[in-house]
Amino acid sequence: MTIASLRESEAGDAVNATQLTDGIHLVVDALKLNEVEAVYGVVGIPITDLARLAQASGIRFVGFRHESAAGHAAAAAGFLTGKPGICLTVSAPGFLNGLVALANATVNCFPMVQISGSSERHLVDLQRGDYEEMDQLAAARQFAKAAYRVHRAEDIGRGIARAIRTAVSGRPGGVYLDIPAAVLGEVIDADLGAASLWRVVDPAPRQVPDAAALDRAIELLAGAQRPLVVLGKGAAYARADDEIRQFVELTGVPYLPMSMAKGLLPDDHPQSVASTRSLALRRADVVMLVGARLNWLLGHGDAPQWNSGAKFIQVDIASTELDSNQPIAAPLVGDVGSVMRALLERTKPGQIAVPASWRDELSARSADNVAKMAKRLKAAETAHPMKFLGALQAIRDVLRENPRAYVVNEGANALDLARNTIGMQVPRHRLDSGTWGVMGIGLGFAIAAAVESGDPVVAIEGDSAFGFSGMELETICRYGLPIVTVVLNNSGVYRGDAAASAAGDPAPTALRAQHDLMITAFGGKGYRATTPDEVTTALREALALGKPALIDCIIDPADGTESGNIAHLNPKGITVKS
Ligand code: ADP
Ligand code: TPW
Repeated sequence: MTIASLRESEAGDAVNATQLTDGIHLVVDALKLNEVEAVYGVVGIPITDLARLAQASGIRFVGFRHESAAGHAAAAAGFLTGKPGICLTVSAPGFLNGLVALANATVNCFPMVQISGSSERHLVDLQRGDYEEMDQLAAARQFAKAAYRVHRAEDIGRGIARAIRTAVSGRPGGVYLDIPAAVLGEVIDADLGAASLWRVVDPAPRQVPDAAALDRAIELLAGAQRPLVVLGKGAAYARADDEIRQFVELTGVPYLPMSMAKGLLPDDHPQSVASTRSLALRRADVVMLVGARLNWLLGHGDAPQWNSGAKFIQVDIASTELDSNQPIAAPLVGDVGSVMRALLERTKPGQIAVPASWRDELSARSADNVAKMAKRLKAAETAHPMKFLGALQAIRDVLRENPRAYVVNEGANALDLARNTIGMQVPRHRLDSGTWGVMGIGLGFAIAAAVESGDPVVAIEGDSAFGFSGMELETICRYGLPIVTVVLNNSGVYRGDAAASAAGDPAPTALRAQHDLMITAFGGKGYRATTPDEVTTALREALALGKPALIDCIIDPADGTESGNIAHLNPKGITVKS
């Protein structure tokens, strides 16, 4: 029986179908067929039964307090597993809350699918005022890599397949899939339903540039006096760790890891120029970007931050990324794994060699910078009240004892200083505010890392940053996840020493909270640390327990720079700071 004839008979006599299914079952069956193991979301009309059924079918459903955090979790799951993370939201407001994360996933090139229930089309489209009325598809379109809507239960399998393929193929991103309540409730013949589902085959196929493109890049590198490789989070996402390491080590080219590419090669690798970043950018004459965009995080490739004569090689899956900021002399459009493998195959032994003068120039500057930093770290060790760097050194040392632990990081100073202080040894173990510099990813990312890996997670949070997803502490405790949230609490956005207004209101940047008390309300363990030693003891104990914990680190309110290291982006105007 075809679906059309089933409908006809439905319209006439009662259907003589012994086996029926519905939209809700079909969504779950399609997800399972595509090996989805976890769904992150918040329930309500019309998706509560969908969450229940997903859980009953063996999919792990993680129920959040806010869709934004659930969405961030799905995005992080996508980055960590290479399969789209799934976020489930209710209509209109729930959908919009999740949309921030979908947009952030798209901007960061993380694969994610937001599946949202939606209200009755015939009411929404005539704007008759339905419960949670909104044209979600139209709203999602501009913030997502793609947006689709399913109108018939028989198309659910197609919709999910299309969403999964779109999320992971080419440049990964966030895909929106709208499933109206009526479709979730639609009943169809079970055999027809089963036949309408399929498993996506090879959703992110390998892509290799041709020999001429490879040779062009190799020759450029071979002729360089001061070559540099920049590794971005696209390189980490590509899971080509061995190929990248081999290429970097075989050629001896110095490399700079962007923040989420840290650990792709261990941060103490002798070819890392993380400690001499500005010199490396300013002087490099041939730069090979691997899964990294020349966006604001790299000063758009502009002089004087960069050498104005620098030539760029760019390895990227998205051809339209190339030439977006600087001329790309040697484009290598393809997936990082295939490109690096092909480069390794075609580079002749000794063809790319790094002049000793360049290595020496970098290591001399690096020694200077490391010495300067060592001085700052030493001073912070004993400073009281505790400084960011005092707490961060303690965290760094405990993390060295736990190299498998994931690190999540957001804030301004909390982000900049932790990124520079805490080395990563393992790929894809650092998750942070990313391309947008967004606050609110913290606990969602941490939950995804714990759920997807089962390994411990340390979320290093500015006190303002923490507040954006702080209620997810309850989620962490409810699911008993091995996450230690470390709040670097300097009582403010950026810093906590601004005076109150003349009328007695707190300054716009002021905050006040004792965060360790929060987690105890949910059954987790709270610690308060006022010295680096107390941070060490608390973090060691919390990681050993493997249970939800929060350490409120009391930091000097006068420590911290407004806007961290991107203060230059603040508009100047004529206002004078009080
Ligand atoms: P970062 O912020 O670390 O510099 P970006 O997010 O700016 O990194 O850049 C990531 C780049 O990686 C994007 O341009 C994206 O198209 C690209 N990318 C993502 N996955 C792959 C892949 N598998 N192969 C090649 N390029 C990829
Ligand atoms: C969604 C603006 C950037 S950084 C930051 C805010 C509010 C918090 C900085 O204070 P914090 O860290 O976390 O206490 P620290 O170490 O400097 O004291 N809303 C969103 N995203 C961004 N980026 C902001 C606001 C912002």
